[in-house]
Amino acid sequence: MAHTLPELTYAYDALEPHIDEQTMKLHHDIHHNGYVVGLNNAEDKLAESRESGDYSLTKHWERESAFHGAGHLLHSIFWTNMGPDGGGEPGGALAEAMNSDFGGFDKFKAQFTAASNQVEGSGWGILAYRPSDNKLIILQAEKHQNLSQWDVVPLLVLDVWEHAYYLKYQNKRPAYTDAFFNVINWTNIEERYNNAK
Ligand code: MN3
Repeated sequence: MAHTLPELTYAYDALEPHIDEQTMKLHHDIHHNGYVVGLNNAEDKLAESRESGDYSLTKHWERESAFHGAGHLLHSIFWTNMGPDGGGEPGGALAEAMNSDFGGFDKFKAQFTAASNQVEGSGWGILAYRPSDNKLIILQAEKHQNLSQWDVVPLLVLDVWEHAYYLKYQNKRPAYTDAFFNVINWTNIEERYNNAK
C-alpha cells in the first residue's frame, strides 16, 4: 500500500504571521510530497529485489528509504503539532513530566530551542518520549534520519531545514524557532504523549 501525502487540517495561511502561507504551501505540497514519492519508490525497489533476488543495490535503497521515510514521518507529525490557536504551555501529565525531566517548561523550551538552533545544516529539533526509562528527552536529527536515538516516540518536532523558514526569516533561524512556539498545538502533543505512555 503506497504512502500518501496527509492533508493539512488547517488553511495554508492559518499560521500567519508566524509561518507564512507561501512557505506552508511549498513546504507541504512540494517538499513533503517529494518524500512521499521517494519513500514509495524506495519501497518499490526493495520489493523488486525480493522478487528478482538481486540485492546488489539494497544499501542504496535502504538509505533512500531511511531519508525519505524519516522525512515523510517527521513532516506528518510536524503539521499536526501546529495549529492556528496554538501557543502557551502544555498541561496535564505532559506538564508534570516536563517538570520532573527538565525542571519545568522554561528549561524544556530553552534546551529545545538551543537544540533546534544548533542543528548543523538541515535537520530537526525533537521532543521524544523514551519508554525504556519513562522519560522525555530532547534530540537533534541531522537531515531527517541521522543522530536520533532508537526506541523513542517523537512528540513535538521542529523542522529547521532552510526551506521551512528562509522565505520569511532568511538566515535568522532563532527568530523562526521563537515564532514556532506561538503555533504549537499543545493539545496534540499531550495526546501524543498520553498515547505513547
Ligand atoms: Mn521540511
